[in-house]
Amino acid sequence: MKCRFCGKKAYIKLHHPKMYLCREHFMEYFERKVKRTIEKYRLLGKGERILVAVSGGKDSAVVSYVLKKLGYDIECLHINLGIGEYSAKSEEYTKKQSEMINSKLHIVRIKELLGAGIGELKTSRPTCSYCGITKRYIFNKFAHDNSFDVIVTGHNLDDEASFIFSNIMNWNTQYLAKQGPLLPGEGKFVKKVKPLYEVTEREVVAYALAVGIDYMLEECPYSRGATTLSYKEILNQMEEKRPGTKMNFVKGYLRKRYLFEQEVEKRELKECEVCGMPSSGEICSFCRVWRLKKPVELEVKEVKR
Ligand code: Q46
Ligand code: ZN
Ligand code: ZN
Repeated sequence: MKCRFCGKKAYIKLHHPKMYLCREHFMEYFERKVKRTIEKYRLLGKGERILVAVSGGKDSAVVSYVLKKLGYDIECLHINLGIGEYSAKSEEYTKKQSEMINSKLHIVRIKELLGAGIGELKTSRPTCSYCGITKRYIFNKFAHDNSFDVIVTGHNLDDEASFIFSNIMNWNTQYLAKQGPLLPGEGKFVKKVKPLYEVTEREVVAYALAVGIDYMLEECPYSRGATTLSYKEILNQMEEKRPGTKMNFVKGYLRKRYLFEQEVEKRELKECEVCGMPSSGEICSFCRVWRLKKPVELEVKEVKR
């Protein structure tokens, strides 16, 4: 099959819209789609300081690569979770990826910062639960303490569609009120955006291969990927029968999101007694989980030359 635009040998067959594209035209198509998402949802403002959350995986590697290519000045943050070989490897990948695009990489190592890695802490909470709390807190506090205006994550269309799908299946209406390509900042919460919101996982993989990005394939040993994967599989089967299903589902959700807003309990946020960050209780869940007596220090002290 041949590229729809130049007649060269096709690199990929896209299903929605249906077309064959060569490598160059696919790259152009992908980058334009990301650019349009940024413009349509007004994800990134002029002069904003951008922090990209990077894991070593394909999505965060691709989003940082494309942002750089579109001319954005970005810095990256990787959290080394202290999960043995898996975390050591993830860190190596993020280093290679930031070298490739020549962007500044910050690394926060949980073990050095908090004295234990994820999986080593004695707590009644499931590992992924306190890991999530830890990652969300550190990305936000790092961005806040170092005056970033926005945190970019690599979530793609498949992630969003399966997240919405699973939360509908379980009627977690609280979670359904506040999803989308842009989560506005408020007080000490830094704005979060998802420039890959309208590209599929398959397109992200194809783009990473097309530009030669090396990324981590291994899953975290604690991953309970099975449930998310089965939602993704169901959506993929539906997509195969009716191309565009995922996009329609997510866009429909964005139109109807307001229906879930009344489900959100409006709770006044206080300041955590330990770290001063927003919290619903006296002490925030991060400081509680890690039993902190003083706030973690995440401000980057630049070495003066
Ligand atoms: S939450 Fe759980 Fe992930 Fe943390 S412990 Fe691993 S699988 S990394 S997305
Ligand atoms: Zn072409
Ligand atoms: Zn706290």
